[in-house]
Amino acid sequence: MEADAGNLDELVGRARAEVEGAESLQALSEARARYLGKKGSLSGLLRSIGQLEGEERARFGQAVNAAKQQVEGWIAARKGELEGREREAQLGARRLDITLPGAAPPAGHLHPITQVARDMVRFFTSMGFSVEEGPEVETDWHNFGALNSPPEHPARDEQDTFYVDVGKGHLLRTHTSNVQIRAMTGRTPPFRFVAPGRVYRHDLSPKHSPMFHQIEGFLVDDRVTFGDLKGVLYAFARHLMSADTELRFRANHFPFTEPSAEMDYSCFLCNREGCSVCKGTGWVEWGGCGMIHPRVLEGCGIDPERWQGFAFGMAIDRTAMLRFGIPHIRLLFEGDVRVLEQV
Ligand code: 2NL
Repeated sequence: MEADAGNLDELVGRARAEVEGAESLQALSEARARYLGKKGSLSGLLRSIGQLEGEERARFGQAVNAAKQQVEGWIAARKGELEGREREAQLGARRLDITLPGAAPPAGHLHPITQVARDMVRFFTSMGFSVEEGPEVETDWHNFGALNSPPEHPARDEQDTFYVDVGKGHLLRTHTSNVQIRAMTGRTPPFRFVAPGRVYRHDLSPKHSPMFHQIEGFLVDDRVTFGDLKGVLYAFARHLMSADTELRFRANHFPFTEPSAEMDYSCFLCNREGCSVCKGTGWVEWGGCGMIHPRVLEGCGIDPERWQGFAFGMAIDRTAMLRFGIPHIRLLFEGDVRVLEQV
């Protein structure tokens, strides 16, 4: 190429157009190589300087070097633009809207047994009962002895007790009456408690699980009658089921109450017409109740001539099954979220 000013101007003009028209950093770096690289056209022009003489040679050399600096300047400016554009594009792609609400963690809900147990407890606390708790691994005395069931009493077989640590007489409580015994011992009436909790019996069927939940209620005062007991149970049933629920009391025997009764409620699914839940009878078994046996009071250091009381007990699980339409008790304890999500 001829070392003259016309060629230089033309090259610089082309370089500027290509640099300013480069649409990517890659295209820009290619343009740089074309004009400023070792084999670039401005470098080539510089090499052709040998064609010139003396002062002209010096002047042309300076002109080419000045042109190279000018092109470097345009390249740097264009590089800044292209990098800025790329950063904008990246930021745009990862846009974060800080005004969006946060992602809520998945929320569970209370287990159906807990829901029903709390509903029951709320009813009794509104009636002035307090809530008591006690151990699930219990002594023979608190589960049986204090409840007027001596060692040879058949109730121990009937309830099919799980014994633990055989020899020391510990067992899994078969009812929450142990709580009442513990709460009553060493206290002076009047008092009223409810005791909800897990109990254990050797039993397995669609309606029976070896672990289930019971709530017992217990009231001691003077001049307490069976009429008071019925009034409390009616109010409870009508809170739990419906305002027109009827109860049926039938004489029964428990070692810890006298007199004793088992109670049924009118079937709320068929309105006493007869269905599969009440097996056509219109009545559903609910639990048991009675006036606390004088020997139970005595055993806890309470004078039965001065104080009387009533007690009752029922399972929580069955009410939960009926309330939520759960057909098999096992479904309550398997932790299958497909079941639990429906209640
Ligand atoms: C049932 C029957 C019942 C009691 C529980 C009780 C407790 C003490 C003294 C006297 Cl400390 N009685 N509790 C009384 C009658 C029946 O439960 O069918 N439960 C599932």
